[in-house]
Amino acid sequence: MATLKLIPVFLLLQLVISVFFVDPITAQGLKVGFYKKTCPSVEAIVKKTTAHFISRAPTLASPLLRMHFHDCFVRGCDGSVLLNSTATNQAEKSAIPNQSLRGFQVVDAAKAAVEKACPGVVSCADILALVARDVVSLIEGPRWEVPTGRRDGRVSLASEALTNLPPPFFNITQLKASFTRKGLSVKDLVVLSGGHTIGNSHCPSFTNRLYNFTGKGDTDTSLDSNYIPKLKSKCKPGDVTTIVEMVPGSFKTFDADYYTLVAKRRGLFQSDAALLTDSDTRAYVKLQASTHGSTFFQDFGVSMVNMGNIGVLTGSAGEIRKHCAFVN
Ligand code: HEM
Ligand SMILES: *[C@@H]1O[C@H](CO)[C@@H](O)[C@H](O)[C@H]1NC(C)=O
Ligand SMILES: *[C@@H]1O[C@H](CO)[C@@H](O)[C@H](O)[C@H]1NC(C)=O
Ligand SMILES: *[C@@H]1O[C@H](CO)[C@@H](O)[C@H](O)[C@H]1NC(C)=O
Ligand SMILES: CC(=O)N[C@H]1CO[C@H](CO)[C@@H](O)[C@@H]1O
Repeated sequence: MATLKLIPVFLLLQLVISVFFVDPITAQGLKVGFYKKTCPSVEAIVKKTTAHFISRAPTLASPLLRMHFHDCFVRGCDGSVLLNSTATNQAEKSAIPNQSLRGFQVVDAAKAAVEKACPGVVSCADILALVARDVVSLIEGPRWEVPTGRRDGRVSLASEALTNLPPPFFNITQLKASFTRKGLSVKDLVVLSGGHTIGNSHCPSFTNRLYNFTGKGDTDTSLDSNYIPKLKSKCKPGDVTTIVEMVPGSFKTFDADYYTLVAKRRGLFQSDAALLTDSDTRAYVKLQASTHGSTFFQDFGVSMVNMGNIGVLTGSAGEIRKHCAFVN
């Protein structure tokens, strides 16, 4: 009884607190320049470390961008994707969609450099968000301000990666549902899919479209029939190791070529082709394809910030990990 009576008082107090203490420049508790006083050099350190790696290995840019996406879609952007499995726990890293993630050494190196300057202050989740921004801008893509203040989670489960990450076989209805579940819009879906303008895919992510699509030895009719022999020559049935550039010849530069390719019905995944099956996403693909990405760079920064807000831990939730692969 006593606790029941306390509830309205508690709610009122919360309301008063939120009315008077909401900071106008915070989005869901994150804000640009969160570490201004506690670690003023963090963004410069992360950028320098990232640039050091990318100048030697530009192909690391794409898996690092993807890593932030995988972090955010599973338990929110809490660095859970960075945790290693233990004797008793299969972490997200060991789930099938994560098997092709690379570049953990870049995040670990950035974290080590940041720890030297300001020990115990900056989360691994924030470092990953900054690295993802920096890799894109380092390969001629847009640069956006990254709100920070995320804290690190303590849980990472392989099973959750499987249920939260959209597979390449999803149709438009399933993709929209997956993004809506994370609080993202249809525009975010079509804009963030543009991340596929860089990087590679393993054959099994799309070979169903080339061989036996519906169990009748057929191909996916939504894929340009002139493109099929090219893809077949790269991926024989059953090949699980070969990698193929998602946008041929463009892995080193972040640009709007993805949309040109998708508009020509040459998007690699069913999920890429699916963007042509909804009038809003199709209109966006066609616009960017015909204008060499008139608004894509601007849109990408906005949608990356939206994605970076998913399920973040702030305040005293979670922890600031000492090493990104291990909970404290
Ligand atoms: C819309 C739903 C999405 C699906 C179904 C999807 C699916 C995939 C798949 C299957 C691969 C290839 C994995 C492999 O076989 O090695 C891949 C690669 C990639 N994805 Fe996505 N993805 C989606 C959204 C995103 C988003 C939101 C981003 C980031 C903004 C992103 C960035 C990337 C990048 C950069 C790569 C290349 C990775 C590399 O080169 O190693 N994807 N994606
Ligand atoms: C985490 O596990 C990977 C293998 O999955 C290993 O290569 C790496 O060294 C481990 N990280 C650390 C910091 O021990
Ligand atoms: C998408 O896939 C789901 C599940 O297989 C199916 O129920 C739905 O009809 C499909 N929608 C479209 C637009 O193809
Ligand atoms: C194609 O798929 C069907 C149904 O799953 C299967 O019976 C058939 O053996 C497959 N054909 C080939 C060539 O793999
Ligand atoms: C990066 C990473 O941890 N990859 C792992 C993905 O899962 C396979 C199989 O479980 C592991 O062998 C990889 O090390």
